Amino acid sequence: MDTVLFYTPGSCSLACMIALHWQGDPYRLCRVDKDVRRTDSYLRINPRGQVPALRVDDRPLLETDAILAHIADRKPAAHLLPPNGTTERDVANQWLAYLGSGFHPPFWPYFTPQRYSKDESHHPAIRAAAVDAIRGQLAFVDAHLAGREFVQSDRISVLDAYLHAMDRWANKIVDMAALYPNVWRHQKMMSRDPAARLGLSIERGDGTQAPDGPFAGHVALADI
Ligand SMILES: N[C@@H](CCC(=O)N[C@@H](CS)C(=O)NCC(=O)O)C(=O)O
Repeated sequence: MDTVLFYTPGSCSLACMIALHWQGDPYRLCRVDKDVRRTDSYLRINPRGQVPALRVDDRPLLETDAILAHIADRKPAAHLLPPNGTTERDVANQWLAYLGSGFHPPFWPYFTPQRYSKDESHHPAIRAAAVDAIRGQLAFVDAHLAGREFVQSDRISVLDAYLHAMDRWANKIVDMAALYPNVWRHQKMMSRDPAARLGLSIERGDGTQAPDGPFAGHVALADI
C-alpha cells in the first residue's frame, strides 16, 4: 500500500506519525503548512483544509480517530488497538472518540479565537473560557491516569500517541507538572519513545530517514 500522511508541525498529526512508525509499514510524509492547506491541491485531499489526512493508494482518509484505527487495524499483531469485536476495543473506540471530540475542541478557541468572534476585544474572554475548558479535560484525563502507565490497560497503543500529540499544547498554558502530575508523567514517558522522538525531529526539519525504519522520506504535494 502506498501510504502518505499529510502533516503540519505542532499539530495532532503527530499522533498518526507515531502510530505509522510503530505499525511498521513503509510510509511517506507530505508537509502542508497553513498556506498550503488552503490551496486547491490540498483541498482536494481534505476539503476542510485540516491535518491530518492519510492517503492510502488513491483513497484519502480523514479524521484522526479514523486514521489511527485504520493504522492499528492494518497490523493486528502490532497490538496498537485491541481486536475489533472485543469489549476492550469498545473501550478503545470510546477513548478515540473522546480524544477527538472531547479533549481536542477546547484548544480551538484558545489557538484561534478569531474564529469565534471577529471582535478582537472578545478574544481574551474566549481564551480564558478555553483555558477553563482545557483544564477540565486535563483533570479528567489526569484522574484516569492515576496509577496507570498507559491510557488503556498495560500496553502502549495509538491512544497514548493521540494524547501525547495534544497534551503537549497545554505546557505553555498551565503548570502541567504541578496540576496534572499523571498527564505530565505520561507525557515524559511518551517523549522518550523513539517514534515520538523521530516525529518531533522530522517536524523540526532535522529528521532524516531512519536507517531501517518505515519512514520513506517526504513527497511534495505537487507530486501526488
Ligand atoms: N476533527 C479533525 C480535527 C483536525 C484539526 O483540528 N486539525 C488542526 C490541527 S491539530 C488543523 O488542521 N487546524 C487548521 C484548521 O482548522 O484550519 C480531526 O480529528 O482530525
